[in-house]
Amino acid sequence: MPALSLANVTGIARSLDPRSITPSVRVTDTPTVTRVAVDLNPTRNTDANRGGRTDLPVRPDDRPDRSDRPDRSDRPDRQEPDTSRDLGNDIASATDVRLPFRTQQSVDGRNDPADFIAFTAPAKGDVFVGFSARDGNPSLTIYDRGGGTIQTLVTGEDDHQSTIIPVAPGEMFKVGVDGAGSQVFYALRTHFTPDARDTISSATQISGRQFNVGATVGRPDDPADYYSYTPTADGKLRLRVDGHRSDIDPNLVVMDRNGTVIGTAAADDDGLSLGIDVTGGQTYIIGLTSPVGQTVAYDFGLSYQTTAEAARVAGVAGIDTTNG
Ligand SMILES: [Ca+2]
Ligand SMILES: [Ca+2]
Ligand SMILES: [Ca+2]
Repeated sequence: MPALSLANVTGIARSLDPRSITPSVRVTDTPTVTRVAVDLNPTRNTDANRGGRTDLPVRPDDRPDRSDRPDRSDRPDRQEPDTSRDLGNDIASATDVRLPFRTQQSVDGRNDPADFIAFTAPAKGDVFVGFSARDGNPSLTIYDRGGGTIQTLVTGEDDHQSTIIPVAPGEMFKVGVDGAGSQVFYALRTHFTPDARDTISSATQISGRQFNVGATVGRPDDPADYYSYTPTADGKLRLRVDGHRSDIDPNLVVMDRNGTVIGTAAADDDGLSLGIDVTGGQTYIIGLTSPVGQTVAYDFGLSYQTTAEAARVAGVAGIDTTNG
């Protein structure tokens, strides 16, 4: 095995992400172990055209927030517009971007009447688009490849809007922001989420103490979204499902890996929640389907707490947590 040197670690980092301009690499030698930390994208979010990779596992900071809980960091700052270069002024000159992509920009109604981006869906799944503005009533329109309008979002002052649109592999979209003739500062955030698998046996594995996703279900090619979760110890799963900016919630069912139903929550107009006592090491399947026979957008959140943690929080176990 060749010796681990800074030079070949940098080479490894470049080969992992050839689009990365200059990966930052730290090599720390200790008597027993060599630690290597590679930041594949040390300057992400500072360039209009480099939003990060789309083919890595979803990182926590790439996951969609609950649509009805606006992300303050998205809000445009009147003092600091245009953190990146201008985006194309019309649909024909849309700036190509990769997802995830986020930017803060302005349009002025004169030399910079509008901003357009174009992106291609990497796989079957959903694209989240979040939009907020500080001035006027700018609109954001999502167009299909042929220039047809898919959806338009209009913000009032200091208002946050978002949508989730289902996408097919290789499908191209354009998004345009128009200030309606006024100077407008706005923030735009968009990212891609792969579709959760359509069958119980192929369910998309999720893990961790918290999981949140915004997605759609119900298209003919997307009859269900199945997630699988295997808790590490006995505990409680709490599930929350809500229509994304909609009164229509998907149906929620929890099963064991053989498909035996453990719990359900029927469609409601106020969001669904379900608490399930779980056994460590057992796999649980969480299924979401459309209640209306057509596409619905939803926000799904899961949290997991072990029985031991719950007891500690409740003070039942009498364990003093104040010192650590
Ligand atoms: Ca522009
Ligand atoms: Ca889906
Ligand atoms: Ca699916």
